[in-house]
Amino acid sequence: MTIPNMNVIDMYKTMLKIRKFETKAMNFFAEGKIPGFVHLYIGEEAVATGVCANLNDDDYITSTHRGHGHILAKGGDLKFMMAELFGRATGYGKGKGGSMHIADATKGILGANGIVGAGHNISVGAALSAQYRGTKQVCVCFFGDASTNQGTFHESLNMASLWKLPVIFICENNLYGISIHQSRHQAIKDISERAVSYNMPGITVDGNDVFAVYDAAKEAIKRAREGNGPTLIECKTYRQRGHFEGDPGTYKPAPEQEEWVKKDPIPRVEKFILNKKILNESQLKDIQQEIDIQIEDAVEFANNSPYPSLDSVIEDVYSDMKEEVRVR
Ligand SMILES: Cc1ncc(C[n+]2csc(CCOP(=O)(O)OP(=O)(O)O)c2C)c(N)n1
Ligand SMILES: [Mg+2]
Repeated sequence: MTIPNMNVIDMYKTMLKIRKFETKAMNFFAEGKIPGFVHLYIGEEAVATGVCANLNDDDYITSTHRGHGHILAKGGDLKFMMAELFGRATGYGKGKGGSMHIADATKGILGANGIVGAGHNISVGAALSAQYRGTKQVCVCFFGDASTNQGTFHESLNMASLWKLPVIFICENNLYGISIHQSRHQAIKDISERAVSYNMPGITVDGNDVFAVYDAAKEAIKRAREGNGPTLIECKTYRQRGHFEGDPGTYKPAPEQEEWVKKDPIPRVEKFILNKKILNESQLKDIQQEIDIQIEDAVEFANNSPYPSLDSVIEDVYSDMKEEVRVR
């Protein structure tokens, strides 16, 4: 499939935005400026980017504890994200949710989630709602390899297939569930094989090749939008950092880490852009600078924002909905 040059450039920008946002977050976390847990997506940017490049604004996604990439690729705002990581009142969750609870209903982002496997069911619910309302929206469900051992994964694929729901299951197989290598937590190599049990297409792609992800997602999204049901896409990728910041990742063998750093998705796209003469070196540098400025603006916004007030400590903890709204 040929991808228009404009889309290639946009995807490059998105991947770079994710990488630079997270590199900042990594450094601020090390300096003690970010409270709570931070799980980085560094090395996996091609997955969210290639998939979300095919989505409309009103399509849905569900995310995970490793959600920054999904949210930025779906159009999440850098400033509100940075402010949330800094625990400020201007953040997506008014500074009370942190990295694992970022959502933006205006962009169809149904939320990052600290519960492994929780997004599967939510995505099926969103897809059922779209089917019922006849809107032609789809829902993309992002999840990790280890979450496919959860009951929710199997329940969700079963129901989605039976009811031909417009959901696309994107497995980010980064080889580890915390410190446990995939070969020690499941007896199969290709997670896409699990699609067979649910009579849906299952494909494995190179998750560090943004174009391969883009092509596979495009076809699956079209299939879902046309009412032909779900697809499971397994993207083989690798997290270059530890499970969370603070985890030294000593369980990852050095040669494995080195091999995957060589397959880093971002230099691969830069090489493609230069080889195909889509842009030259200086134009690539301009893009890098443009994104650096966006990130600096987000940091400034976060730094200049207040912490939530003590008075607001129990606001938004429970629903404030009135009884009559709730029962409707
Ligand atoms: C229901 C549940 N069980 C266990 C955990 C603890 N936990 C957090 S992340 C994680 C591993 C997830 O691995 P994977 O699904 O492969 O995602 P990755 O972190 O590799 O992106 C576990 C077990 C949790 N958060 N929720
Ligand atoms: Mg994993």
